[in-house]
Amino acid sequence: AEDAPAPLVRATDQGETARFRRDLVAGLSRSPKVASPKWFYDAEGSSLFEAITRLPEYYPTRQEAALLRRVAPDWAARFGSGAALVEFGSGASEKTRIVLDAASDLGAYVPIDISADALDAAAGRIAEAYPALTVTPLVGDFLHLGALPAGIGQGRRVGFFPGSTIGNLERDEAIAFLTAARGLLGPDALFILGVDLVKSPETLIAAYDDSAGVTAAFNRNLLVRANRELGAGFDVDSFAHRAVWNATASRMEMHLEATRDMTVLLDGRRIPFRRGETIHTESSRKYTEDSVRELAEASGWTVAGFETNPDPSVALALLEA
Ligand code: AVJ
Repeated sequence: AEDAPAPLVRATDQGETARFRRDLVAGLSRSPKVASPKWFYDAEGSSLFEAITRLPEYYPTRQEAALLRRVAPDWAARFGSGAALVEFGSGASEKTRIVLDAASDLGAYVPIDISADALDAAAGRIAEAYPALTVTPLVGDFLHLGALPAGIGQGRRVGFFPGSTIGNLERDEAIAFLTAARGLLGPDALFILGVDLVKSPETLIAAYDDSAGVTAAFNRNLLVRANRELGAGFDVDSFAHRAVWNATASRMEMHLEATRDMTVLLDGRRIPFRRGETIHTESSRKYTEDSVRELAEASGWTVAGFETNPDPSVALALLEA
């Protein structure tokens, strides 16, 4: 059909697999060992993350959805008609519906995600539920944005970056991303940013080390994926899930800890592990109002709104270009 979405490049294509291999080899050659959280999100990882968002201990998704329901009517009134909502790391596009329901005269929705499978399914569901909306999914790493396709929407561009995904980024990466997004969205842009706030370590640690072990499976899935996609030789059961609050850096960290000395084959190399040594697989930064303002302003945005909810609290900021 005329308006069918452009075919997607699969996340499991050659280029993506080669990038995963290069990035993992580089990260595991460092000391301490690291891996990028973006590789969590193959089809299995995306579905494990969806399961995490429904866990009793994992408050961020639930709390942010409630907060978004409260602020969306006011904030959507500022979009104007024919605006384009551009979502970075859209995943299942669940929270998007709260914004779409509040912004009745929105013209276009552009979900961007690294997981082609999740993107494909989500874009289809949104297009079906909102027939008046032009839905243009873009597969790829939102940290390496080119330009938006020409002629998206007629009005303002509104960036949407919920879920505290920004918390995965180092400070310089976060500033580079927010600055690039401001350029991409143009002079009149708005940007809705969701962050998780600093709170008691008990609440934070429970959210990243749930009693059902879903987060542990999500973390270990990185190794499962490496075995399947890269032919790596990880003995997955010899890596323990660790969730650690790093107060100095104001971040939750996830690690995979080797429970014995071992050597792992990866891309023809032998990677040694000592018992107790970890792969640092993710950082999730926790913010304060001051640290959000500071980050936004360092990226050239103005903070036009900042809303929080009761404990366990998260925050939404409305930024203006
Ligand atoms: C999707 C990056 C926001 O950091 O809370 C959930 C990912 N990691 N449980 C987060 C995640 C462990 C999540 N983000």
